Amino acid sequence: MQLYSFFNSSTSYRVRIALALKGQEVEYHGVNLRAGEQRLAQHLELSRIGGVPVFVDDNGVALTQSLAIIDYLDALYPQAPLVPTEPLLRARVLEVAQLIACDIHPLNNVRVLGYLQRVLEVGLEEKDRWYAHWVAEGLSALEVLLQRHGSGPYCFGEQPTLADCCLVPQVANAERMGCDLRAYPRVVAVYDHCQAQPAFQRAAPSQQPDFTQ
Ligand SMILES: N[C@@H](CCC(=O)N[C@@H](CS)C(=O)NCC(=O)O)C(=O)O
Repeated sequence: MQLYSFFNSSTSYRVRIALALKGQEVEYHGVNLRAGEQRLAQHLELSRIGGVPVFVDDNGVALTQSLAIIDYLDALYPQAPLVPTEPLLRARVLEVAQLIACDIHPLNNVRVLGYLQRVLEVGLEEKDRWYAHWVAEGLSALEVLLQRHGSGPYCFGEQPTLADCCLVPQVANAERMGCDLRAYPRVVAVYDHCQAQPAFQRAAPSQQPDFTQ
């Protein structure tokens, strides 16, 4: 199995966590988003929209979209499921995952921030305000969801799920960008718990072969 990833990419980080939780090794290909390698012709053959992660299975089948990749891994390696089968818990896990993957991440993606700066000529300070604004809105909503429906130490109980695979990279990004996280105690508690677990540690940006400061 192969993974096209960038150490700092939160969507790649989601898949790396899932792989580590499933105990699966992959051949790692770094795609340098800072250098624009996601837009090179050879990468566009794998991901038409020009992004990471791209997962390639043992039969050479390539898949994009982190949530689809994790769902595939969950089907291939069903022990310790990341997407529960009980209907309401399943919906809650997907609710958190999609809040992060659909409502928070796309607004702050590399190509969106690049468009703001290059095409709309938004300054660095305003771009950072944009980033912080959407992170704050999203994490506030996540905090409410977890306060109302979650239970520790993970998002939903004693076992990690897809929700944790999405939460950790999003919070790591917010932390790296200097966002104030004090208003989200439950989110931070889950984050801290996950960060202490070996599988989450193996998936961290600093542990990847393409890691640079
Ligand atoms: N919805 C996709 C998003 C993938 C994505 O856009 N990843 C970012 C990195 S976190 C990326 O490759 N961005 C490159 C760009 O915007 O140019 C997923 O969940 O896999």
